[in-house]
Amino acid sequence: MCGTCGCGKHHHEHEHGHGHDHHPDDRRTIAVEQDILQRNNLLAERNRGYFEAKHIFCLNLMSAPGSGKTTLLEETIRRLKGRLPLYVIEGDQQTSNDANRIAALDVPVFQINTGAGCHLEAATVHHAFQHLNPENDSLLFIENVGNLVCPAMFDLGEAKKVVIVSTTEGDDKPLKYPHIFQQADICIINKIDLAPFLNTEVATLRENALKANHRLLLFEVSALQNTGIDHWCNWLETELTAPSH
Ligand SMILES: Nc1nc2c(ncn2[C@@H]2O[C@H](COP(=O)(O)OP(=O)(O)OP(=O)(O)O)[C@@H](O)[C@H]2O)c(=O)[nH]1
Ligand SMILES: [Mg+2]
Repeated sequence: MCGTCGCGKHHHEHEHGHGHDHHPDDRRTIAVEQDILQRNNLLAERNRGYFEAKHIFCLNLMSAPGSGKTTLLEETIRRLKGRLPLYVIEGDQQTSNDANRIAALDVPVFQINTGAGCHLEAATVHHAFQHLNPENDSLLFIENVGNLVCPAMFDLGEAKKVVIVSTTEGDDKPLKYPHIFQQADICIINKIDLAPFLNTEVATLRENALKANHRLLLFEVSALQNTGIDHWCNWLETELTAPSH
């Protein structure tokens, strides 16, 4: 899955950790991987400078496939549209389905299709926002490719990383995939309406998210049933009017 970001390589290294010799090409592969990340970090800083100069509040939404990123965006847009300029960059391996859902709400959107790629990178995001040309004092959402692992490795220049985890995934996900929770500033627990029908305790999910990263700002929502969305949107508006993001 992850030829582009190198996490397949990490798995390979782990296997070799059990008493096998390293292949001579390994070091070169690691060097290339570091170059890719370093280059991405430089481009991400350039994006960040652009956002800061234009006072654009940019959020990078990351989650496993189907956790409800687009549904959350749709509800957020319904609340905030007309109050401030909104823009969306959509990342998916294939299709413009999510961009079509956002466009149906009359919000400027740019779809990136990554093909085999499992995450967005700063360079493609740069291309996307140049196309969108967002106004000053606006809110820019980036919906990353559905994946609970690789997007965490790639800085896009966003002000905040948001990890969304839904009750249908089980309450142990922050413990099993801690890196993305450690990288995030905000954690949104979605699909709380389904918790009573599942073997998932929202309180345990919350506790586990905080075990992975005690600094997380947590929201509990049902994007489908509109529960908790006001709280989330109020926070967004407050952040946008803050002197610095
Ligand atoms: N019951 C319930 N279903 C939800 C909720 N949020 C989203 N869904 C459903 O979950 C499914 C996936 O939602 P999406 O918003 O497309 O998820 P996504 O994270 O954008 O998916 P990808 O972009 O493919 O990774 C859809 O059938 C939604 O209707 C929720 O709060 N409760
Ligand atoms: Mg989506």
